[in-house]
Amino acid sequence: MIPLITYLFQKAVENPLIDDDLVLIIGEITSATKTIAGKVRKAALLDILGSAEKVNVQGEVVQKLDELANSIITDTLKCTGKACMLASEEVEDCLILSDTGYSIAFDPLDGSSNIDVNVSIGTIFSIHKGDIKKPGKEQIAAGYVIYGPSTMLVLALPGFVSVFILDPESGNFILVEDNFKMPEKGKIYSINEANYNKWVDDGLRKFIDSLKEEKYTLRYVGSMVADVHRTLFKGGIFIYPADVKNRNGKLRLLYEASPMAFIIENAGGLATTGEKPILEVVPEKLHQRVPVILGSKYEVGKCIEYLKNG
Ligand code: AHM
Ligand code: MG
Repeated sequence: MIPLITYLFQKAVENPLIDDDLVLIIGEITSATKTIAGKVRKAALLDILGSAEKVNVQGEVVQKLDELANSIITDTLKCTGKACMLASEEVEDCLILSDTGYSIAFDPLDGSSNIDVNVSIGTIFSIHKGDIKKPGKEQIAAGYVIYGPSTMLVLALPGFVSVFILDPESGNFILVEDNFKMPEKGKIYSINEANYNKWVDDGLRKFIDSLKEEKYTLRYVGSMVADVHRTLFKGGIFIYPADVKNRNGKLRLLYEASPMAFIIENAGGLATTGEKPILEVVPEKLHQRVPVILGSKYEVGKCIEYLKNG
């Protein structure tokens, strides 16, 4: 039974990138997610379901729980004294706290449309040293917490991915998988297929048609955390492509695409925009969007071939 913080200090012995400040930041983010998990579980009783009757910088309806999760994480990270910049899906501008330290980009509660119907949602985070607007390959750590039947943390540090389950009795995230590797091939694809006629790439339509011929099955929750989590454990492919309405897809680079790409690639999978690896994309804007294609090497490789051939 190895708790998260003990595990991080063990890893720090052989990895100089894992310094005390980073352990503190990861410890505090994950501790904020325990508070969020408690609120998510009791949301209907606390009267915190439903919309906050505002739209965020992305033009999306903000849920009460989005706002609450955002302030829980922001307040927790401010208190560490080690965070220099915070960027949240729910806030238009980057919050500058100091000149040096770690910058953290986060989606406090991803999958908002699923909150009211008790379907898995999650928190995603990405950690850089210094400036926040750096390509994903320079992340020091990235992770997500999924609020499902159990609360799980999937954490990637350069070179490895580890998985933890929140033990409700001790309140600790306990290690369940060290150096996790995802399947090289799967049987599931995950995409909002209702947009089939709106996708900009014919190659993508042909790729999805080919998966059907090969008897793949479709699973789509509509919570990125849940769809990526299943893809990571079962293999296959998750796609949020460009469409005629959203020319860069829907998902945001800094706190959705980039951390998930870092996790998937450190677990042995691939993540691409269709044109280049997601981890190579240099951010231009805080809330910029990118097409996302990620998952097992086999399916992502095939998808790239189809996109090239149109
Ligand atoms: P959110 O961050 O506002 O919750 O939006 C992102 C979510 C992702 O979790 C999910 O992959 C996607 O939106 C689903 O979009 P769609 O309903 O268009 O399929
Ligand atoms: Mg989101």
